[in-house]
Amino acid sequence: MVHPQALLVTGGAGFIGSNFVRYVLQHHHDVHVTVLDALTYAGNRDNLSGLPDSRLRFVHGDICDAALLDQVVPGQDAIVHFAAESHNDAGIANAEPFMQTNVIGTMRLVEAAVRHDVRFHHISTDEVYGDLALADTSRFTETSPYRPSSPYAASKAASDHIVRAWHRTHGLRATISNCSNNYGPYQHVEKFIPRTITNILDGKRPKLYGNGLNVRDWIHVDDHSRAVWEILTRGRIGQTYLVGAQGEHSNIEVLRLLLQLMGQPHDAFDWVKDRPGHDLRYALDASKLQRELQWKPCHTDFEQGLREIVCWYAAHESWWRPMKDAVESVCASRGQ
Ligand code: NAD
Ligand code: TDX
Repeated sequence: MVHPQALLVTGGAGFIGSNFVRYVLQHHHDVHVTVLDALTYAGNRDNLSGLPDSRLRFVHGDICDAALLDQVVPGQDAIVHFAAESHNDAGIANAEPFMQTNVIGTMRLVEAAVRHDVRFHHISTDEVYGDLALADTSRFTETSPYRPSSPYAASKAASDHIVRAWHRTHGLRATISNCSNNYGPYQHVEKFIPRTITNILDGKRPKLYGNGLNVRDWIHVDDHSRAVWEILTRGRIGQTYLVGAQGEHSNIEVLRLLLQLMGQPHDAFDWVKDRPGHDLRYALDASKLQRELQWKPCHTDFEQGLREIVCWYAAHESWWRPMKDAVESVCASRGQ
């Protein structure tokens, strides 16, 4: 598409959405961004602090609200849809908000995008493909079958199907990206890397689920943001692109690396109850994105990336402190 000048970013006050908004405003000086965010427990206005008011408008509202969408969507060149319930453990405890936001909310948005003929990019996850065996060396591709294992993954799989159906049936000008596990600044402390770092900063022992051998494929959030921009502006309509940086590490490796970087003994952690249905291994093949759009990850040194994130959380205690106790008490009530 021609370079969009007016961009609607849903979920732009969350972790990846706010990093994407910062990326766009810093790198593309002619773009105006409207963030639509319901400010759930995971959304935070402060995630957007310091960005230029002249090119950023914040709308507090729900993507399920069709009347609100009819006010916000007209005049936009594109919608980038990040808004979601994103935490697997929360979806296991109560799937209701996941179905509401991730499924119904996505349907409301694509309907609005069709009504007002606006280009749509959908942000999704590798979890829609289920998991791979630990001994398996293959990786997911764009043609891997959908086999979601968790309530969260099932809701994201449904949202992907909705986007494809509205593309085919209603002519929605859509692309989809499925990305692997992100790390970076402003990630909620319920997630593995920030939870571990803030526990260690607090003098508490971090927690490892199950046997710790589960593998995640880590990517820095800035590499994800750049991939989304390339797909939005140069991707082929109707296509799906996988976004991953060949960053496979087992959870115990990540935990031990963080303990070492933070000057702790290698065994200064607790083994806790496993997650029900815990996916074993995620691994993505991003060669389509690399081949078609010449995208390559910049943050290829994971240890250096983690070192920077440790420094970020150490320097931003006032950002994470207000959410820390609530997260730890929910985890404790699950035995995690
Ligand atoms: P997050 O939980 O940090 O942020 C989600 C944001 O969406 C919050 O600001 C929240 O207030 C907002 N939101 C939730 N429900 C809403 C609603 N009904 N209406 C409007 N806003 C609402 O999530 P994240 O980790 O930044 O993930 C963003 C997107 O990226 C999600 O779609 C997720 O599935 C996808 N994704 C995440 C990862 C990851 O590693 N975190 C990896 C791949 C894909
Ligand atoms: O304290 C912990 N200890 C632990 O061992 C936590 C919080 C997690 N874990 C494990 C569970 C997972 O194997 O670490 C791994 C990562 O856990 P999460 O950070 O909860 O992420 P995950 O479930 O892999 O999902 C993430 O990546 C894909 C995002 O939350 C999703 O939104 C995204 O789609």
